[in-house]
Amino acid sequence: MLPMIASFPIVGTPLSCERYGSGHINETYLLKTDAPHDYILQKINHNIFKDVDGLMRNIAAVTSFLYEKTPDSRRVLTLVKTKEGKNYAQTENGEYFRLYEFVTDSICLDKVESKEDFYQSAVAFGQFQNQLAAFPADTLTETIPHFHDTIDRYRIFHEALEKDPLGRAASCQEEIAFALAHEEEGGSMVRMLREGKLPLRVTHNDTKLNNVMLDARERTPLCVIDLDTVMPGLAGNDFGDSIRFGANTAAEDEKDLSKVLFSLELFEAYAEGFLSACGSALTELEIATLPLGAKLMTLECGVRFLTDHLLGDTYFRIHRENHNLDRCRTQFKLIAEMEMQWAQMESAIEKIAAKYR
Ligand code: ADP
Ligand code: GN1
Ligand code: MG
Repeated sequence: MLPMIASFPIVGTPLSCERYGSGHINETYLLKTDAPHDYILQKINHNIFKDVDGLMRNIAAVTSFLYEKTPDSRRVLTLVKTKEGKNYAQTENGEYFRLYEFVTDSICLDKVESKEDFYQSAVAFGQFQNQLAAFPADTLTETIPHFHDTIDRYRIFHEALEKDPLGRAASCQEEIAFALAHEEEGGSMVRMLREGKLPLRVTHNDTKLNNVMLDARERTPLCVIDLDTVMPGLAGNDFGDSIRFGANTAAEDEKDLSKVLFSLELFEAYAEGFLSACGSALTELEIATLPLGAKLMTLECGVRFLTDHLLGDTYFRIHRENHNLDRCRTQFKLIAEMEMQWAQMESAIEKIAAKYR
């Protein structure tokens, strides 16, 4: 068993500690004990999160802020401090670990199983944003600078393309052309932010379905997890990233692109949940740009996967050859799908938002 477990005040005796979940960034372990009390142990990816101390300060501050409003460790992600009272443990070889209470009787979905589940995840992320509206944003460390700065993501993509260190560009010309054809539009929401047309809010920034826990029986929201990227951001990006992942009828890394379709039905279900929870707090332009948020989060993610493929898969964990290229392809296919249903997406948002103004 991993020796750093001894740094934490575990209730009961640890029985096993196995790799868990399907995140692309951190290394997650389920720590089981003989008490009715399990834990999630995570090795923090400090190649990606350079300022672990700042990152963990964010998480401690956000979770205690939420806990004050909802003092229930199933309903707020609960960090377990080390025996010395620190937010994380550091090993001799420079690795960083943190511990959370395992959210009991919960489910975490890698794929939408029903429209209702997706609706509930939208309520969870919408409420999360609403609850953090009063959080002092200026106290948050920017854990990954320019995280959803699509213009900057394109700058890095161009650099990768120029270097092409593994000679992979030749075999993904179609994807490169797609990315370039969408570059101008890709920067449009960042420009609206810079021009003061869209407001900055405290957002989650990684609103995948598997970053929310639902009650196993009721299938209603318990808590939002994976708080590494809670930072000032755009509401439309939080909405959009959920759509990117959840309104895709196939997995993010599906190889058979004929299975990758955009579900307008799931889009509407998510919009209903999200706007019911935070719609009244959003501006007209934020609401009007929700479909664009969905498209641009999908584009940005596709460009990030493509960049990582070109650079040799150093960011997103891969499990097979060309995994990041496969992921990029699903994202670009999804965009083409959205483009075909654009008018319906816009009118659905208009109709749903009218109910929650
Ligand atoms: P990553 O950044 O790598 O995605 P996450 O924090 O999302 O890491 O954790 C990976 C997975 O571990 C989640 O998708 C979820 O299945 C599980 N998980 C994380 N935290 C908890 C928790 N407190 N209780 C139960 N399961 C959890
Ligand atoms: C990563 O950590 P995880 O697997 O929830 C990534 C997101 C991407 C997502 C694509 C910190 O999320 O930005 O959208 O993969 N997180 C980080 O699946 O880069
Ligand atoms: Mg995650």
